[in-house]
Amino acid sequence: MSASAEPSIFSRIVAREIPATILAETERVIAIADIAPKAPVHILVVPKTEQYANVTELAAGDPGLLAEVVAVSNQLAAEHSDGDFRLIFNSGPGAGQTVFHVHAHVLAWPGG
Ligand code: DGP
Repeated sequence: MSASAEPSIFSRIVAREIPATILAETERVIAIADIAPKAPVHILVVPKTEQYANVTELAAGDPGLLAEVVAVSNQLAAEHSDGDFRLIFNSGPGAGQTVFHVHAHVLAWPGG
């Protein structure tokens, strides 16, 4: 868990405490439809642990888990679009990060 006492919104989704459209799940990663999509395909790929607040912490702490996030993102872009995708990690409030449990935004535009 992060420094905050409460589990993050994503940890609550992992625990099935709040609903989400789950698009993929592995032992260490969950992928859900973003609640406020910014593109025709907008998926969040989230490590189940909330130990890492942002991608820099994840890369330093568990590069294999970051690689899994990228691989799952690639797989989902192939399943939900034509395989091309934008992968975004907002890092810090000034960059628009609102949930401090690292997650990748997969954005894709089926048909271009
Ligand atoms: P960021 O701004 O990078 O921290 O992205 C957080 C994203 O999480 C934002 O695009 C909206 C999404 N989000 C927030 N709460 C929920 C929720 O309860 N369910 C789902 N599916 N997405 C959520």
